[in-house]
Amino acid sequence: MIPIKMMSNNDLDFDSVIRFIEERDRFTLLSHISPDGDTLGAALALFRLLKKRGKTAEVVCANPVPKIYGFLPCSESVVMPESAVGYENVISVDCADMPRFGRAIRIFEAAKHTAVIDHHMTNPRFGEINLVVADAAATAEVIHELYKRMGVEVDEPAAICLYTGIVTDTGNLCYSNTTGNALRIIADFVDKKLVDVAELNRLIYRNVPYGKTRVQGFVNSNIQLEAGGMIGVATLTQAQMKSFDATNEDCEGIIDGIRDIDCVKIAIFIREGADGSYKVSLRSKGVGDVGRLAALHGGGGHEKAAGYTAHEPLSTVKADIVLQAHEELERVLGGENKAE
Ligand SMILES: [Mn+2]
Repeated sequence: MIPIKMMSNNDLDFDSVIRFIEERDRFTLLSHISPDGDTLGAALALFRLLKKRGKTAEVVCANPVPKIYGFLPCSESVVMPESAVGYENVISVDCADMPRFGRAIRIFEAAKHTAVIDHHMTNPRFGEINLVVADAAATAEVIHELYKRMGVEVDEPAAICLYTGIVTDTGNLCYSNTTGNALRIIADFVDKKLVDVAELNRLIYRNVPYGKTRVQGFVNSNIQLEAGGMIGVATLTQAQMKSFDATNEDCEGIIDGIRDIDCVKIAIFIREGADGSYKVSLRSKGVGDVGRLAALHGGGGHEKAAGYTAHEPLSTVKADIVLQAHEELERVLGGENKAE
């Protein structure tokens, strides 16, 4: 494989993590809440690496493994914080900050030694040892590099985990964060027949629960356009979700569908939570900074993707954010017009 320039910026951090692993024996790996393909794939691949080195390890997550990721090798061994041993050496995997641990935070806080392995640029490096590779497409890409540097062979189960982490964090190798290195890793897996790309694609992307298809169809058919089509907004109540037997997991991706409408610049999706609050998801495309909008409500995110939780009635939540999205478009486009 072609030498990787980007990872070499982190040479010293890789050395520290390798020493952290080699010098110790019992590890707890922490995945983040609302686990995705990367936090699970990367943690399970690291779990295998540790096992191969004769170490004791467990993977802990505050939420159950989503059904869709049940195909990941060893996913059945992922435990809830309550069932965790909580070994003295804790490694955070793909967690951008400590709140991402959810209630598993107490395991991190009780640890004797901690290491952080991640790829989020904003990671505050909250471990004793920190390996944050900001230009890696996925934490799975960082774990793959760890396999290489430690001279551990990637077997078929590990390849399935690493592949899943990389494709799910890059929108199936379509987003701008897709690196040449990520593509070379996958090319290598394909050459070595370690992954069946068609079968994994079916498991990850063509394996949709009935309730998800129905709830997404319902929301999509009720999208409203504002500001001459530049704002797309949709809402979903608990009662509507229940009528489709849809879970929170089934609502993932709805916001991206709103954003993808050709004329839409700012997409808004408001979903009622089980506690009666409203989760507001925001996306922008080319114009406007939704991170600013979320910050007005105490939320977080960045220019293109952000969100917050609101506690007012739905009509108020919707009217507020639509107005603010209008103002954001005016701020950006108004400025542009003046400059011309
Ligand atoms: Mn990730």
